[in-house]
Amino acid sequence: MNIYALSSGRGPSGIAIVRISGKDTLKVCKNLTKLKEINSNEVNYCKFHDPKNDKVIDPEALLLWFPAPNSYTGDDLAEFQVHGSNAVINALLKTLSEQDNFRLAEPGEFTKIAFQNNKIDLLKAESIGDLIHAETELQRDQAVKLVQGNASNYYNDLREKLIKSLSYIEAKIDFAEDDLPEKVLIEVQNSIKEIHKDIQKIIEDNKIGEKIRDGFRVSITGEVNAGKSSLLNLLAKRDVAIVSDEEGTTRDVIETYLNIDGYPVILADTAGIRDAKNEVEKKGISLALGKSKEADLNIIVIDNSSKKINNEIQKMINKDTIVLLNKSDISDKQNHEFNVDTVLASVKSNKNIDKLINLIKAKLSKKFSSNNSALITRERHRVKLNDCLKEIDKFLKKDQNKDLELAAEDLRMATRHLGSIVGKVDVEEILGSIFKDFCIGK
Ligand SMILES: Nc1nc2c(ncn2[C@@H]2O[C@H](COP(=O)(O)OP(=O)(O)OP(=O)(O)O)[C@@H](O)[C@H]2O)c(=O)[nH]1
Ligand SMILES: [Mg+2]
Repeated sequence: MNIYALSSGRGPSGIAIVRISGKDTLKVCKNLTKLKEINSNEVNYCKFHDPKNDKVIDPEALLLWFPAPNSYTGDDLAEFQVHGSNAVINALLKTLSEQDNFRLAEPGEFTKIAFQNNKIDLLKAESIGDLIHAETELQRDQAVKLVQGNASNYYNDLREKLIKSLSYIEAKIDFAEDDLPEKVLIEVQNSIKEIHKDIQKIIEDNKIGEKIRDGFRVSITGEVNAGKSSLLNLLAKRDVAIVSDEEGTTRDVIETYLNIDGYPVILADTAGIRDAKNEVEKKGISLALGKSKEADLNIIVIDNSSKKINNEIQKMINKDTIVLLNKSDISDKQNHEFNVDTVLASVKSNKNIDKLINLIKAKLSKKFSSNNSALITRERHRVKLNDCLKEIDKFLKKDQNKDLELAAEDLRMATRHLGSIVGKVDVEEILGSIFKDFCIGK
């Protein structure tokens, strides 16, 4: 089966790119363009026709033809660059759908085929998705590093070390009577302990990679009527939440996704904290407290003219919070002091909100300071690394002089978990490593 899809965004646009992949690619290219010769890995100037009625679909187009295996998918692949109107795109896609053995690609299918053809590993496939969806500079930066193979190389190195240790143990099992020095087992143990340490270090990363990919959680909490929803709307540059001078307007958690100077942020507006009588409001307050607990950063909004600050709110203020003393347009004399970062501002007249944004950025970058080489970007990676660590722990607890076969099984499982991050699970490699290192040809 061959597949086709519009690879650029929906039109109208100057140019649209339609991709096809599969063994009938060249035949269909010739059918649609009437070109006798199509040069590979070059731009071919052409017309696209509907072979059914000979009507021209686009009189001035380009065709790129990449024969297998040197293509993105690893199969025969072509890219058509046509004028990006909906009419041209629709006519071309319809014509493709009428070709024998051609069907519309599923989402991500070109990349899936590339993975199946061993053109890319699983991490790269994931990171191509991340690069396509990157909205902020931090996300783009992280995805670029992963696409270039930073994490894959690291995991592959670790895995090779595991395989090497495993191959020593396999040899010890298979050739027990041969004189493999005793110290081999000690070396294996030390090497495995090092790997354990390395993985532990990767896991203790404050989840920075996942945060960059999914967004930092920032929660707006505080007094009723202090201007929390107004702040959300101002930062989001649109009316997301209802603003009113009635106390207790917001009850549900309202989330919006923002790009704060490169930082991907999920900003949540919540119900004001007070001693509520109404059941619905009580539920809203409980949701608000929950949100603030799971947030990476809390912005606590207080009306600067408030006489007394609610105890619950006082308790929430700590070094990980920013206090926004709002409504400075009414009086710009600061009425409350806190020994944490505080901004006296006016949401209504957009005063000092730039200071707040800078503080948000500074706090996030301090809390999640990273050398920008996070290795875990998804929960999937974390789960696999933890599974791998569990097996290594089991291995290290065993007396390898007695339980060598069981210990080998632990390492085999550890290798498998680590391999599944990059999408590699292969017993042949272990055998290959044995033969390479031990020359068992005697
Ligand atoms: N003067 C002044 N009024 C403001 C400012 N910010 C918000 N307000 C007003 O304060 C009132 C409450 O604003 P909201 O944004 O709904 O406050 P909230 O904290 O979300 O309120 P609840 O959802 O009820 O907890 C509205 O009438 C706003 O127009 C400000 O900086 N200055
Ligand atoms: Mg509100």
